[in-house]
Amino acid sequence: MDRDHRFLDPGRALWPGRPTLVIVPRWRAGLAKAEEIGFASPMSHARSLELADRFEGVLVVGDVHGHSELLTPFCDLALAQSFFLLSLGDLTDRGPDAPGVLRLMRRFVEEERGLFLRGNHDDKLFRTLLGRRTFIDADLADTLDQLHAASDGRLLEDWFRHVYPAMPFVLGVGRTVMVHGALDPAMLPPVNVFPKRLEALALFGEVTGERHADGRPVRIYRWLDRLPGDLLVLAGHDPLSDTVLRLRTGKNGCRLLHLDSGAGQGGPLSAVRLDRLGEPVEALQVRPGEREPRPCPVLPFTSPVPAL
Ligand SMILES: [Mn+2]
Repeated sequence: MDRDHRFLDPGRALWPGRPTLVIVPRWRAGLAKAEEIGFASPMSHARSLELADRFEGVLVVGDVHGHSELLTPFCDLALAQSFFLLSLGDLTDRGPDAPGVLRLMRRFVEEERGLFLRGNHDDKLFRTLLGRRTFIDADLADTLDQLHAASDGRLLEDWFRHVYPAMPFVLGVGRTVMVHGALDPAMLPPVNVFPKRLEALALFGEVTGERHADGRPVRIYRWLDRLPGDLLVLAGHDPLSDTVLRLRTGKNGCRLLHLDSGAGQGGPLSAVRLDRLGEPVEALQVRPGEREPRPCPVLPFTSPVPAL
């Protein structure tokens, strides 16, 4: 049996407490047809963004992690100045208002003003909402509680379950490429479908299997050395930036801007504005307690001194 065709649907249980195994069409299990949710281009792992004429450029936002109060100023900016809004994924978990973040993204996606890339937290939320067995840690439990408590929580869950499979892992604009975790040359547009191994790379980044003393996985960036030198990569997932954005350069000259500045850990939310050709124009942040994006510096990445 192909496991992709099956999932446990507690909502269709024959009697309470006994989930029924049901067979669902493949598009419902993970591969929605793009036209069903209003997109012109077919669902793909990676694609180039075709920017409608009405947009001045793209506002690429790092890991939001449930902080709608930090995302709202960027949404306002995108609306006021006609930027397409692109989230690098990890919309929920750790913050106080997952429903608010989903509400904002829903508006942008439905009005074809924005998209989000798949992040590992989004992927886990999706699998959980499908009824698949996942490990529900304290962060995800909190997200599910927030959705449960929201009057439109059920609607937002349905929307997310429906739209997530149509969201790409990788999006390119000119020579700038966006991903949540990590990239491989085999994931760059015009490639549009790639294998499971590379899905995991996009969601989780490159890991060694080891863990830091505090339990965080050890993440490495050898993948950057394999990419063409003229690319700029915008990635989230690893909160290596703070009030300064960190730019890493690979062996061939390929640059990686770490756009996760730790909004999920009390840090600011960061964004980069791209022009219509994908060239970076400015880096911006919304800091906790503030309501306006402010310009923020970009400095070379320097390895932190290991704690002894
Ligand atoms: Mn992540």
